[in-house]
Amino acid sequence: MSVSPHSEHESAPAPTGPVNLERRQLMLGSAGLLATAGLVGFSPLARAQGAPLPDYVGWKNADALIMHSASTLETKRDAIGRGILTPSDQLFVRNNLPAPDSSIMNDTEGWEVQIEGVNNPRALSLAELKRIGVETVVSVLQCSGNGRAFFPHGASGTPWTVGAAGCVAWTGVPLREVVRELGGVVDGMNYLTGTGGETIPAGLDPKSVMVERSVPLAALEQAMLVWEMNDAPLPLAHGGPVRLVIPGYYGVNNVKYVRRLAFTAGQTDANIQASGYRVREVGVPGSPDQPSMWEMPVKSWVTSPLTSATAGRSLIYGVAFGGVHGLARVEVSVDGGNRWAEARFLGPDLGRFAWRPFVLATELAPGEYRLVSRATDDRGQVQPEERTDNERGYGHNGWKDHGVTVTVA
Ligand SMILES: Nc1nc2c(c(=O)[nH]1)N[C@H]1C(S)=C(S)[C@@H](COP(=O)(O)O)O[C@H]1N2
Ligand SMILES: [Mo]
Repeated sequence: MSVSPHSEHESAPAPTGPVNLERRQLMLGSAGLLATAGLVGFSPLARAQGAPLPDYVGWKNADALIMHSASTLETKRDAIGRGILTPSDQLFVRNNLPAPDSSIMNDTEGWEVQIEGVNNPRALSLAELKRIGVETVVSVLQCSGNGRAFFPHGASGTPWTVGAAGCVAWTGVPLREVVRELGGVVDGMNYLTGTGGETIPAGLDPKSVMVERSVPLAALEQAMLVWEMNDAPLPLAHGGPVRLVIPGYYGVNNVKYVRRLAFTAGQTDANIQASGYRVREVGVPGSPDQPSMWEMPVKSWVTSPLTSATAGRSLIYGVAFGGVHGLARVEVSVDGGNRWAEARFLGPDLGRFAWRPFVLATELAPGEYRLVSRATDDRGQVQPEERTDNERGYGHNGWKDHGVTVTVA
């Protein structure tokens, strides 16, 4: 768990032995800090895999998830299959801080979001938000570190492969309608800053651990304050009672249990924004002048088959999305990218922020195959072949690393 002021809100791999444990303690700077903050049981210092799911995610389908730590659950690659929407009990979970106490779900209608940087700033309860307007938007939720496991330099943070991503139907009020209700955004504001409702552990500098993210004001076009996920009340694990959702933007910008939403001139100076989630070369520390993890680029991966298949006619499945843009096409190669065939989208188009399952029917003779997929968005941006190496292993959308080797017999 990244509770150290020196960390960047991306937890390191769960330790596998005494050597790693020592290394991990060194990286944390002070394991005693965790103890002081009462977070020992929450940290990845405890071995996660095989342990029962923690209470706040006890309702999840453990068989569909890889538990990296109590705060980092990944959807297994084969669980996604042909999914148009990711079932809530299979969706990944990622918490930078312990989730708030479940008692915050006792009075969801009374949960208040403080809106600032508008001409008539005030707190709005969920009950009031629900009277302003409602919309349902389908969007991909993807952690910035999804695909980190494929970086060869051993980027620190959770070693996600493909499953720190899912496609969710969110229901809530478009933020621009809330803003209109409150007299519009104050002149000169450039960012939309959301603050999470976690309690900051005693003894820690709030700025070092709080989840407070700023995104460019342009995101007001699609930003939502949501209270439902996949047609059910938003569970605590995914940010209930109310969550900020910025369709097309990386996971971290989708602030859970949002308690304050401010239009601001500059970006927040919280670590998670100032130095965390910044793309830079390997070995370079994070700083505000580097690109922030905001808009997601085009990406796809194969979901089936993953290891073996029966010779003859085969259906190759996967998912593809364009981030902030819609999708134009997705191609599949069974020979590691030498020859490509256009796959067919499966099911309805749920809008530009949603992913689309795809399928390619092909004949496979016995042998070994390298299956890869390559998506193109509606602006003509093609998923690149290679990853762009960077210190924290962010934003991997290279198609080559995401391939799978399948034995056909
Ligand atoms: N308040 C709050 N919001 C948060 C986080 C958090 O720790 N606290 N984690 C962020 C990160 S890094 C990701 S990837 C997504 C994960 O969303 P999920 O847990 O609903 O899958 O939530 C984001 N919003
Ligand atoms: Mo994330």
